[in-house]
Amino acid sequence: MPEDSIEHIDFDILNSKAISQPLVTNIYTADPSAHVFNGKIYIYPSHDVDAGDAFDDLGSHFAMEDYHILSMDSPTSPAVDNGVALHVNDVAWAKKQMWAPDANEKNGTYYLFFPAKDYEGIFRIGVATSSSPVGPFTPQPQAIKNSFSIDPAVFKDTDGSYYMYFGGIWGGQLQRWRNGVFNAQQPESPFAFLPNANEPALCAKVAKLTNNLLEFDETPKDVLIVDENGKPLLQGHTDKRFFEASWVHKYNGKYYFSYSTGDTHFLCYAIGNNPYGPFTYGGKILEPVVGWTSHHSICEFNGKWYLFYHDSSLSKGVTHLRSVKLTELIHDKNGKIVTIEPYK
Ligand code: FUB
Repeated sequence: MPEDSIEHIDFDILNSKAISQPLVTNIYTADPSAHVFNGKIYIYPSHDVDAGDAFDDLGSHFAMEDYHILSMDSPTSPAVDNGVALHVNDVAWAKKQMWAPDANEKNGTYYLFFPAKDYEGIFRIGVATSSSPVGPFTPQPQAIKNSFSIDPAVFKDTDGSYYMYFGGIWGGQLQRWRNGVFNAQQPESPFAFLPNANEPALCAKVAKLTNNLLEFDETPKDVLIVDENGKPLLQGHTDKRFFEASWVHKYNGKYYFSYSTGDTHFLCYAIGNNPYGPFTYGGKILEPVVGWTSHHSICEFNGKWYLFYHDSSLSKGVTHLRSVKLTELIHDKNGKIVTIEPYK
């Protein structure tokens, strides 16, 4: 739900209509990446704070400094805040803006993947490791070689391969990497280097990870989303095209690539036959929530599927003070995801 309509909202009424409530209220949390490890749910969110930075289209107001991991015994049990798992001051290459993270596990080691701006103001993606799913995490001294942009999501395929999906336009800087090098034009504009409305939309990126999950094993490739006729979505398809917040889950042998449309505030999905796509646009997962951003993950627990998402209802609409929520997600008999209305 866009900023300019917030002043008309009665939050008491809205919260009474919300299909779910914040999982924690002691801190603001956003961008939930949920996984089941050893039979428990672990949520890797951003930790929203108000650092006093003004709202702009680069997302300067998202000035997060650390990560807290949430854990739950089941989707209906209380969520536990496990405290600081990693702070920007402990990451040698990172200066600021610890945005949406993800995590995964391999051979008993937990890997936290996170974006942050380096000392040149360029978003990179780093990795930190721990023997516990809730940290504390020890960061690698450098960001992943040749990494860029934001919103890493690491999918483990059934054959044991791990793939990182990432990228985000506007403040996420994806459009500044169109020719493989960073275009450092100053002052930074979220709109420079975007394709025209009638050109193919910018794509998220995917790269297989090395066996130790610390590097890309290949040059990142485009995650192409096509329409039902096999034609790439265009940049002008703003209610469908990729903006940020990649996620992948596998259902009945198909790969579901899901993402946010950013400035039109939807979560959408597209279906493919392999981790690289192409993915055919499938529809909307979630209608707009209160707050500018929408970001999510999809995770199976005991045979049911859940959507983890966020909204700004607890902060009464403050864009950068969000709260993580969850609700059940249904795949219908044809494999389509039933669109969720966040407020009844
Ligand atoms: O939380 C900061 C940014 O807002 C994330 O990286 C985006 O996906 C959006 O949710």
